[in-house]
Amino acid sequence: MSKKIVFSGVQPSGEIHLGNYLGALKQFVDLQHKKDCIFSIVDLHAITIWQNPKLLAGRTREVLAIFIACGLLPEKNIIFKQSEVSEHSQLAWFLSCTARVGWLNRMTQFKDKAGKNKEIASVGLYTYPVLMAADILLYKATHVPVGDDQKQHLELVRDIAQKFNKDYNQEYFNLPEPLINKTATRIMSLRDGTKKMSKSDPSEQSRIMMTDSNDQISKKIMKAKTDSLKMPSSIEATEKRPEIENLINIFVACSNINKQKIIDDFASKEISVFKKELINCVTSTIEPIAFETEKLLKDQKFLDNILSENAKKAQLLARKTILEIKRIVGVIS
Ligand code: AQP
Repeated sequence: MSKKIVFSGVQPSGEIHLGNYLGALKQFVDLQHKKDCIFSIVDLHAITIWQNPKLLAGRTREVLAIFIACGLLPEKNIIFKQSEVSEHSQLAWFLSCTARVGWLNRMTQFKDKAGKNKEIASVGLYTYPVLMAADILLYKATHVPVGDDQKQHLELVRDIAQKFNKDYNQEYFNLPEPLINKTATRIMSLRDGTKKMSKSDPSEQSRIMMTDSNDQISKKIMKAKTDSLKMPSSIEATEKRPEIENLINIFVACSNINKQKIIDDFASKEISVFKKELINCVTSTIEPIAFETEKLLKDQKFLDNILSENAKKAQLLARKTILEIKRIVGVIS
């Protein structure tokens, strides 16, 4: 049986939020003990939407600090910065020649992020899923832990891998499987239960940051949008109330308590009673991570050293794939 390799990336496009943690990072921490893991801070993805150059480097280090503070071990996994391994961009070009325009046209994340002004969105935002395919296929990853929002992109990665194999008449790429965290597939905005919690939402009140203080978390949860009814008594009733369902999902994911039990415990109580318990649950999840992150961020040299050492390890694997791809495609290397 082939080796199980996990790859996943996080963009330094803003401060890491609770959705990123529950949908992705928490799973990374479990996976590191079960499989060979490669985690990338995908700065080339982040710049598909303009990033302030004065903030990008700091945000990149912050993602690394949060990774470590959450429990990812830099000596056990390959944790590196995407732009430091130029083979990602190189493979993205080869795969751009395999991917079809019609496939990219169907990507809903591009439609969401470009909004009504598709014509002025960057070409990078449009071809983002091809770079994502390169990230994953460069390391022949077998499993990709992602939130529900990235499921469509991963299907595209599989389509690209399959077409490449067919075009060059060999089973070169395996087809990576998504690993979707069932309890936190999609954490939603605190201001709108139908929109996902996102780094790029203009409202800071919409998301809980992994570096927020207990006081900030408490204020955000108390102000989180809800209706004025009492807490629901069944899963069916919960599903009709997106904002309440989101808060219950956050409780489930942070506490690891079963959803039915949480619904039973708070059935017909005031929402404010539930919110107070939710605050305790979220602050006890975030406080130790925020504390450790702050400590790590004081040692920039330590963080930069991890990034450069790990980039070397990633590049050894990446170079091998690029040489193989060049040979398959017929490009002299
Ligand atoms: N709201 C979410 N709920 C669950 N999982 C989520 N993820 C992101 N938002 C949620 C998962 O976090 C990982 C890293 O995401 P990313 O850095 O690639 O960013 P993104 O998916 O584009 O979403 P963000 O964090 O809101 O950033 P912006 O605003 O820049 O787009 C992924 O595994 C993702 O599924």
